[in-house]
Amino acid sequence: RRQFLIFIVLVLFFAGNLSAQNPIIRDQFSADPTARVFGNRIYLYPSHDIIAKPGHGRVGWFCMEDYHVFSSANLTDWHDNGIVLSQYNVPWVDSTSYSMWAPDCIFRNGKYYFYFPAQLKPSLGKGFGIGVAVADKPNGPFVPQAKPITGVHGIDPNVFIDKDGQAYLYFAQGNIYVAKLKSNMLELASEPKIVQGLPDKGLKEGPFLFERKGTYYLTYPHVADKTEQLEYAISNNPMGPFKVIGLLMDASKDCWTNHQSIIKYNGQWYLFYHHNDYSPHFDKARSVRADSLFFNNDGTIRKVIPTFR
Ligand code: FUB
Repeated sequence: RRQFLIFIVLVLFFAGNLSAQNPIIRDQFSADPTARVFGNRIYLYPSHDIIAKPGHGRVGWFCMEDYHVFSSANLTDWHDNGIVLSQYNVPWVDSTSYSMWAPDCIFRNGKYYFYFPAQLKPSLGKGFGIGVAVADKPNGPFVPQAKPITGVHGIDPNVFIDKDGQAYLYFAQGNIYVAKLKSNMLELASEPKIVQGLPDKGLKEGPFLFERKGTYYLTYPHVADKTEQLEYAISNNPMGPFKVIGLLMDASKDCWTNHQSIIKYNGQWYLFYHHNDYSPHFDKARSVRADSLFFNNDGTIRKVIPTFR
């Protein structure tokens, strides 16, 4: 009877703990993962790192020209749906910039809205804009809008739709910004404002907001020292002010960036993030990982210890 109980405990432990399978995308580099649950599958919207060559991106820097979407029903077998959007098909993107950085995707009114940052064509301005591409299915193909969202300059878009139907766009430009979106999901309904309550010092980027039991959790990578650690802050309002609670994941000394999203799937919470598992000497070629995430009874999140293989 004791052995049977131990067996049951072990089965439950391993069923609830995703381990021994990182990185989860193994046939290409992938980074900045936004995971979403649509229907009964997990969809993964990462950046797609490639290696720059002379005349093909900036050597020694991030290089991304398209997006793939992956999906899975078990977090182990990932189906690559192929290229769903490319820089060469977006009218406002500078296709010499290879800057299709961290994306997000959200469902509303029968459509899937894919948000992505990229560098503007020089004729349209400088720096990064954030665009929207729309599809009938979560795996695309996504049709880009002709212009980026007016009034937004930055990277790392994240969209959250609250219970009352109000949608919010979060993005980064040194700090983290928030603005309301109109119900068409394509235009701002308010001016972007810096999110209040986050650390004053150190780069903050990669916002990902989710709600649990009436609390809004804003998660973000933060350069508190040399490389990015994952932190979170909470509020009772999606626009803040927020209160920093603590660490989701320690900084790594090997990979300067990290970037996260959090989902609940079949009753278990998961953290998606990245590391340079397949490129130990060059941290701009990254790989997506996932690990189980647990809440304490008081609503705080237990720090996630990364697993690898
Ligand atoms: O992937 C390019 C940039 O690196 C992202 O936009 C940041 O969040 C960081 O992961």
